[in-house]
Amino acid sequence: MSDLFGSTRTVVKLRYALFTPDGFVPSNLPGWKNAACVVNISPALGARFTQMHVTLGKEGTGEGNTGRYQHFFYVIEGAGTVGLEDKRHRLEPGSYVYLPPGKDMQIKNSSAEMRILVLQKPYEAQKTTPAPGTIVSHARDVKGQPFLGNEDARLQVLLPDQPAFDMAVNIFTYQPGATLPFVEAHIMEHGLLMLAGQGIYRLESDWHPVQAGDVIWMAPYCPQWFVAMGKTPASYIYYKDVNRDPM
Ligand code: UGY
Ligand code: MN
Repeated sequence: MSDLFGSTRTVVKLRYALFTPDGFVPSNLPGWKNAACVVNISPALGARFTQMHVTLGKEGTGEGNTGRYQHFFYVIEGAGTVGLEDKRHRLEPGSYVYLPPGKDMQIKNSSAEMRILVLQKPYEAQKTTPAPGTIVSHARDVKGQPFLGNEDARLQVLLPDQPAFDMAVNIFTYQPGATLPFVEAHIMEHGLLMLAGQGIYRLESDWHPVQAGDVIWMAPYCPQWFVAMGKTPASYIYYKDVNRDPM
């Protein structure tokens, strides 16, 4: 199949955006070495968080301090390690790391190429609840629960659903033909990466075919719905702001 020049599925609107890998343009960012950092979603787009797709080349590294932000890393492909204050942890596809504000970290690639999803958000502290601690885990250790009773649409909640956390990161896996049960329209914002399969995403009043590798930003209140299509399950990992007063 050949794509006609000058065409793309990428679309940027006021309340949502779909980014397809053919349009990704890397930046060199402070702290990252031998790394291509594609900033897919950021405040420049109107979002209140940042979502990046980082590809580390041979012996590529990323290091720094989270400062007033919290960081979330999810390994899409390849292998390496993350050095934290306690020790170095091995990373493989499906590994994820949550870091609260003020933490030092160093990620090192030990494979030919390592691809990581990176989410960054300012942490909204609460007087009564201490900030969360660091989490290093793997998606296979988080059981998928049927979404609103549907066995064919399963949700893995990667971070504890507790008031200390002001962000959620979930993996949604749909069997072919399974759907979001209704068109959602909510105050929470989403950053989404398609991990596998394909389907149709409804965003506002538009319908977009999507597949593994695509990225979507949904602003607060953007009407949204999904149906998985094709012969294999579709899954996506997504960010959501949670547990804070809107005022
Ligand atoms: O958590 C959510 O809001 C989720 N159901 N949204 C989505 O998958 N677009
Ligand atoms: Mn939603």
